[in-house]
Amino acid sequence: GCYLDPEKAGMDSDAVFQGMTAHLFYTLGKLATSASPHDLYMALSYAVKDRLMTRYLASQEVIRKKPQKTVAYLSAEFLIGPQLSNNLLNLGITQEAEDALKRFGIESLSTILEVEEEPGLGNGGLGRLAACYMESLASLQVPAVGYGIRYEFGIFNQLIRDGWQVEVTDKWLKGGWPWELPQPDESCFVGFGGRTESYRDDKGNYRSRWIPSEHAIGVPHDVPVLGYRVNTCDRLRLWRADATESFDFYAFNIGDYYGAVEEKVASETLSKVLYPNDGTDEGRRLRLKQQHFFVSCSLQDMLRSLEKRSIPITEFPKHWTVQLNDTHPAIAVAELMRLLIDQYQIGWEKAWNITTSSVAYTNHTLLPEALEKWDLGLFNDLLPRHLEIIYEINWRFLQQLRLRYPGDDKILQKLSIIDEEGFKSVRMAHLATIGAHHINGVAALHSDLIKRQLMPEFAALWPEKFTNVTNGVTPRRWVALSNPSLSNLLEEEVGPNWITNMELLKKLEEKKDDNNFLEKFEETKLNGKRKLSSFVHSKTGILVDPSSLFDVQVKRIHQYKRQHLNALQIIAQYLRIKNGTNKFEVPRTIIFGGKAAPGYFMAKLMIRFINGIADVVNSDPDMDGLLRVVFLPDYNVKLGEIVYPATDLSEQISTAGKEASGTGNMKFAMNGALTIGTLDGANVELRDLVKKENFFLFGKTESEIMDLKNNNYSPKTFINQCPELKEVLRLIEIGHFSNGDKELFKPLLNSLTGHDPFFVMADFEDYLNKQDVVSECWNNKKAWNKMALLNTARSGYFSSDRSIREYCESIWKVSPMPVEITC
Ligand code: DL6
Repeated sequence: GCYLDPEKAGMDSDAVFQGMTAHLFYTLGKLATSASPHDLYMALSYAVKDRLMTRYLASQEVIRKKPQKTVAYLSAEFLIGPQLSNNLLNLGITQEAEDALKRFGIESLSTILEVEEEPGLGNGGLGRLAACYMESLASLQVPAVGYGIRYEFGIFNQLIRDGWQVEVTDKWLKGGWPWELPQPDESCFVGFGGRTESYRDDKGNYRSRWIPSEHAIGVPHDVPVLGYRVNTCDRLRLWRADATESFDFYAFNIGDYYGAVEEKVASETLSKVLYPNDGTDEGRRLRLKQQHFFVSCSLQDMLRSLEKRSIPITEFPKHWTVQLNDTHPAIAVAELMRLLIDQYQIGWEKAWNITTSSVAYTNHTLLPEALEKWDLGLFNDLLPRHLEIIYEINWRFLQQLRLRYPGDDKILQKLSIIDEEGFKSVRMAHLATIGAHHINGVAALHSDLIKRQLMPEFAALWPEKFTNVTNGVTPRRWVALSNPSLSNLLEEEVGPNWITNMELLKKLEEKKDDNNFLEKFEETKLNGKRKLSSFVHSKTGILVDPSSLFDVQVKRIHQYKRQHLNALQIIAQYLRIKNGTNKFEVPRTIIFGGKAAPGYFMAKLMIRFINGIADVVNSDPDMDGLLRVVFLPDYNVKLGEIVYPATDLSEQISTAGKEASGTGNMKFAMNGALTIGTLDGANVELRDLVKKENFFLFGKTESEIMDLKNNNYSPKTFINQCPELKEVLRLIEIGHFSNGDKELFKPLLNSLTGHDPFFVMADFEDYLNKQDVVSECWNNKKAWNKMALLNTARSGYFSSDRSIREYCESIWKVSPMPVEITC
């Protein structure tokens, strides 16, 4: 049965108003007359959640009545962003909510949206991708559950103090978060540590069992994920860790009050905080515990769903397809084997068959430091039974290899799950690759490099397993929500269906020479730039001119992403203006945003460096009207929604071969920004799609970088060939951007001029020259607008709907299942 109370289900503004009034009074204990914007945000969110519930329960009923394969997307991160605006959009009641708010004296919905805290349950691209994929799954009416961790503290908030990044705890739950449904009755029990022992079962067979020394309880907190204008409402199930025994009476009785709560505190630490690392493997014990915790809860939950419906466990692969978002959940291979063998008494062969038929793995990085390895001692300590299982998986796999490569011990060592060199460790990417039926990279070049460089032997062994699914982003959040001005124009021109069929935007190509249309298109950009300008002013005090070229690099701060290359280019432009040698009078506003991992010194120094340059540039009257540099603090999803629509030039300048895909590049292009970029990640496909004349390409290719590397690359050679670069480096060296302090940026300079691991010097000159081409183009506004329009028109491929369709067809073999609401 479903709930038909108009106050809870009605979609007109009266019903929304009634729903809000009831929630203000009964749920929040507030009178409408004294409600704050936050109270109204909560009341509206609860009213919206009521409307999600009908769809959420109907979606579950459909699966219960007619079993169908469901996608389980396992990810340690889901960077879902603010929920209210997205749910209003997908329900189709944004206007109704605005009207209801007016009756509470709130003139604009944005006043209410601004108070929403966003859950920062991810570091960057990987977590945001998981969120886009959940939204597309629901919009495509595919049954799916996202499984992850309900971190109490998400990614830190970033402050900038004296130019440095300062990290502040992200207390996103402090004001209450209305979007989740705790489901304590569906909690799961997870073990850690202890030992294994062998025993003889009823049939006299020797078996192994695990006697853990600690336990935690996973309490699911479900977040409904509604599709766009459909009834499908999937579920994001985030596990919170609770103690099994919240109070130790023995300890209490012997007078140890603090000891009595110790275990509780230790268990709850499990879901306390997100590891703020992007691309480095820290090998921390708590991190492995977090991974096992959420993976075990999730697999138990899937198996239990079969039991509840009296479906034999051996039919698991018909009902669940389990996608591993990177290696963070790779322990799933061993845990599923353990549950099947130890708990359900299924034999090895059958269990292995079930596991390998249901698990698939997405690789998101080639960076060696980001490939997870766990110290064998630590692993054995925490997960002794899993290690036994991994040994068995490995032994069987190595036997297979021995047959194929007789006498070749090298290949055995190279492919083994256990790394025997130095400190022994468990290679999670190998475990995932051996246990998965498909392994995919996230852009064409990346998938190719996985096969050619990262795992050539695995690819030769199982060519059919290796595939590519280029990333995508949801056009609902990244165009419709964030860029209403462009969305209205798109709707006028191609109709409303572009939101679910981005390929329709191709029709815009017909308008590429229509001056009138190009002006309207430019106006949408100006609207975005005005909004960003006032945001910049309110956050940093810097005044920027919305008519200047907005040149933006927002992403995590990392040497391979090369924000320092951009920074060096700014210094070159500054010098040209000072010396009167600038070729183009193009006013530019260069904007950076992004967080550095707290323990990553060089990345933090890069932030300090950018701020040092910003201080000098922005306070020099010679730069007025020509150059502004902004570092926007605390870049997150909410800020992204302001930045993408306002950008003219998107900086995608990583060292070729290092960025697996990138997804910011896609968001910028959809919103009509031109890209200056290297042939890296999804830039390659972007350039092919928008066509090379609409993309500013520079830099060495991946194979040229490899050649340089293999031939004793010397950054000095490049420095000596480029007088402007020499001058830029000299200015930094003398302390021009550090108030005369010659030491501050030395580590950065030494890295660039010494080893230069990311080939910044090698690409500098080409980059600077391409920036001249950018300026020249900007001076012909009509040509620029045409190029920008073609970027929007041709970027439909990067909708996450396309990516999800590919996963469904080629990896998961699942089909959409529409949900009807019959009552
Ligand atoms: O696939 C999503 C995203 C890619 O767009 C980025 O290029 C890639 O760096 C990121 N990978 C990770 C994995 N950890 N590391 N490094 O975040 O995935």
